[in-house]
Amino acid sequence: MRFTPSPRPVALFLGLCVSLVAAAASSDLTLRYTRPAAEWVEALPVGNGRLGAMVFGGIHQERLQLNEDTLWAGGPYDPANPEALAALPEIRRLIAAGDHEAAQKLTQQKFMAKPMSQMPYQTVGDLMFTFSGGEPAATYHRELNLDTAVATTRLTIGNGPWGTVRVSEVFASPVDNVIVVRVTATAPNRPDQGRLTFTLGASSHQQATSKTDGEDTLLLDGRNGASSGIAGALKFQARVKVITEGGSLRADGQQLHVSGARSALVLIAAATSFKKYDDVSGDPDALNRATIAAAAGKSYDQLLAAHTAEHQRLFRRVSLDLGRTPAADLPTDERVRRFATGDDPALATLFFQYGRYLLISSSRPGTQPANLQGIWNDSLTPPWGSKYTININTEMNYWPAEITNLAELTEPLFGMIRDLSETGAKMAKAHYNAGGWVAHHNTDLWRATGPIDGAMWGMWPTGGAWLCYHLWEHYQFSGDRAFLERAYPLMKGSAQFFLEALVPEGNYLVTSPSNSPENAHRPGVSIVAGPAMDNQILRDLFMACIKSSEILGVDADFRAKLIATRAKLPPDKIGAQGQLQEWMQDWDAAAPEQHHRHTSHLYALYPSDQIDILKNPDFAAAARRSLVLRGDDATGWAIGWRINLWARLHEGERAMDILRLLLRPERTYPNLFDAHPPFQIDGNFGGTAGIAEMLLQSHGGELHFLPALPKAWPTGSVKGLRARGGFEIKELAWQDGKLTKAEILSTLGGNIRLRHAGKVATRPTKAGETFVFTP
Ligand code: FUC
Repeated sequence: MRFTPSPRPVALFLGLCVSLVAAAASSDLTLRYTRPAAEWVEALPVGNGRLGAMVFGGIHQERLQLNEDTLWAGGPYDPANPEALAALPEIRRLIAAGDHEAAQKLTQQKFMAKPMSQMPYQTVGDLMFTFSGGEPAATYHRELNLDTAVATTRLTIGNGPWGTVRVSEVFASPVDNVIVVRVTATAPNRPDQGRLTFTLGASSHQQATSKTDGEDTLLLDGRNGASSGIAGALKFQARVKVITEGGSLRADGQQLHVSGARSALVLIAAATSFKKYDDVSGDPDALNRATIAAAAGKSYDQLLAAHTAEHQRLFRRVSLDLGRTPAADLPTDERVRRFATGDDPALATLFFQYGRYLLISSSRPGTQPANLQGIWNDSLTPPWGSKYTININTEMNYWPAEITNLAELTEPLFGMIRDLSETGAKMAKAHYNAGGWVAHHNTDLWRATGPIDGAMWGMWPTGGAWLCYHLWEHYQFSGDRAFLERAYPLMKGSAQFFLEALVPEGNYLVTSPSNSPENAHRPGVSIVAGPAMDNQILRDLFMACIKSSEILGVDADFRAKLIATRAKLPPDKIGAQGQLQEWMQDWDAAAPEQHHRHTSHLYALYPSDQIDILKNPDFAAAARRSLVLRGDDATGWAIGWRINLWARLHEGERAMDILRLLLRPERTYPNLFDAHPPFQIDGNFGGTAGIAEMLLQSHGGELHFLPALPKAWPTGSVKGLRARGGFEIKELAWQDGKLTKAEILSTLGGNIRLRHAGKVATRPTKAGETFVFTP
């Protein structure tokens, strides 16, 4: 093994090669289709974190289904149940006495939030372009370029040399805060013919009216609806302005009519009156007017250039090459059909980069975090409310953020944790008479924190604590002390709740009531005390607080309490089947759903590093046994989790087999959205994180290169991944399954252990130093 400082001329030369390769690879970062979308899951998503559109690429009618990330049902509400606190001692007594059925029944009757459901995320509505003429398209191509973040439809109406070529380009600009559509028509051989004629109208299933405003603007004004008895409290508006080149433009009160234009630029703004979970005093009309006025002052080229530059600032930080075969030239839906049995490593690359694209498009500083569907939802009653399910799904959304170099996109998640620390403090008082804050297994725009849906699923007090792990991870990757100062009070508040709410069980302190997310230990009963996952999450939370308080030099007494309490959390246990026990008692073999989708007790293996195959091989073997017993196939997100788990066990072939389960039509729609089914975006993010985890791991104080590289990717490279301890992997390259080079930037300095293929070396680094590791 050799270490060398990075030689500059070589770096420059390599940099040049990299840009050339990047340009060549750009077309491989494209989803391509030969037909318009017939279903919503064939349409292509664009988004700027706040505004989203699904682009169908229709021939005679082009539909843009629109979203705005603060348009949810209901209004500010407090879900506390006034009967809950009085019932808590009896619920706990029943659990301690082993009568879990009765405990669950009482929880259901007295302890659940009011209402029992949270508010769903909503669609804004549709914008419909209806083009004149009814001829079929002679040529058709539709694509989403992940590198430019532009969805393009290119088609020809009319045959041969006399045809008119119509091109629509759609993007959602994070710079100008609008969705931009440009449609152009050209007839290369008959300049007089290449003209656009279409009507533009808006519709919505919301309580909304659509009308024109002046000759060039279309408005959709509405109010959100009630849900579960919580009245709607939001106004919303979409404002659409059309700017034509040539031809005419007029309004008829309902629709806009473009006639004989060479091109049309359509600017779409949307907003609601939401300002904060307890403040709905915003003025969407004023916001949209200002947004449209500013955007209309710019040319299409200016809007596009600013959009693309901002997107690429984030997107281009990571490039991945897993090899390329002719399959990469096929339409994307065809590639998904063939992936499991064919040889198409570039589809794994596309899926990986699509996950990064989706995070960039659904979660940016100042927006809401990515929900179960990111920001893309066409329904008023989406599956699971398209909310934030925080017993796995929201966390999974952010698994790729740090390692794939999109760390600032966690800001909305951290903003949500801050909100939950406020609403969750009320919940902690109301339901547990405890300090600190608590959030159960779901939350929504209004930051509701109570147990919902039913005791079987919702009685889980550890959701907020799991979210806090992301705060600590952000610090692990960045070493950003100013961030830690802001994050520490949030983690401390979560820990404070558990210091007060844990109950004794034998020599231990445990959560009660709780569950091992959504898994029953006997038919229909999930309620328990101290499931393994809770103990693992709390070990991490307490350790994060202990270390933070040391780093920040604060709270010595609190730290001492945490150290003492942490020592009383039940340790993980290995059960009779050689498995890692999901519960304190060895109930696993008798649990009704042996192939349950959740692998909650394996949290310790991933995302946590409490079980590390190199440090605790016995527990890793037990986790492996649990994973085998669970089986490989599951819902989309659950497959995503399994990829990460097998990667942590350093089993690349198994991880690859499971990626094949994810990248098949049953779990990946034609537009590469993950199928739970139905669509749920967590599987995209879990899959992206899993591919990264196969190539690079950085827990336990070392950088581990290619820990789970499968045979299917013998030669390749990845650039730009980040690692804990402040490292950026400038380049990792391998050939025939062997690492050929790793170039690493140390941003913080310090010693680092490097591992590849069983060999380890330690190296001191200086902050800002780039070095090359050659095995
Ligand atoms: C959890 C999972 C389900 C689904 C839902 C949104 O409850 O158990 O599979 O993903 O979240």
